[in-house]
Amino acid sequence: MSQLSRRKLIAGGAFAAAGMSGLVVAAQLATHYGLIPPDSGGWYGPGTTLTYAAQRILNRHSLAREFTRNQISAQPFANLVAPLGDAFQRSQQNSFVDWRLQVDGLVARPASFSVAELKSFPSRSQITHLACEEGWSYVAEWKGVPLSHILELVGAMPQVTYVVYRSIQPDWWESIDMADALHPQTLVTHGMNGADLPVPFGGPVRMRVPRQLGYKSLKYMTRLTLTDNIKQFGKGLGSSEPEDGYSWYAGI
Ligand SMILES: Nc1nc2c(c(=O)[nH]1)N[C@H]1C(S)=C(S)[C@@H](COP(=O)(O)O)O[C@H]1N2
Ligand SMILES: [Mo]
Repeated sequence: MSQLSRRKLIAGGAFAAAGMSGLVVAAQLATHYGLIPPDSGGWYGPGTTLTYAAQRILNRHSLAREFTRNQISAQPFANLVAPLGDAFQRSQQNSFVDWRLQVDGLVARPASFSVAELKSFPSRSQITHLACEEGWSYVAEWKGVPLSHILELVGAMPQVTYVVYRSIQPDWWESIDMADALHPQTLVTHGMNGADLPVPFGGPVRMRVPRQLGYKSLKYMTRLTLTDNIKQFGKGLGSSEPEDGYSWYAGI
């Protein structure tokens, strides 16, 4: 996949000139290079496959835009939908000292990290935009551990193709491919605007994936699972969002 060059993509274009439609060629290239998103079946399948494959071929390493301090939103919008439940509340009363981020699946050293441990790891801060698919957005400074660092700590196996991440809210779960999992801006986030990550914004720990829409930035995160078989999770569509009609890949 890494050897795929713009030249080869243009060679694909030659097929199109030979009479096949662009979509068919794109689908063939995507299959050949393993660029099929988990929710590629169904009505939106060809469109989402084309978007995803094109992004990964041409833009794999691009950075999300970072802003300056004076562009941070004065009133960020927390989107709290469902109650957080008793287990969450007990942990909150206990200042989250018992909160754990469990890391399992295809790893050499399964682990479980406390918030204090996560805070002791190398961190990165970045001021980025969080955009909800429903139209609102805000800019904030997020601080966290690059997910790539955690994958290194636990010894991610070479065959891993997706990182599945889960929340204390069972209806919310997500996954990303290795391009996003290893991307320097993908953070296991524990801080926001200079303080601990507030509960309405996903504290104590959330994922931030600034190259994708807000729903990929899962809040109240409890578990990371590294896998080479995304189909075995949930309904096999890569996250809870496609079950509600949104696409698994939400690149912006
Ligand atoms: N656990 C959990 N994660 C979640 C959500 C949620 O309701 N629960 N909402 C998602 C959606 S749709 C968006 S747009 C963002 C909202 O992030 P915010 O509350 O910081 O604005 O979180 C995402 N992660
Ligand atoms: Mo959203």
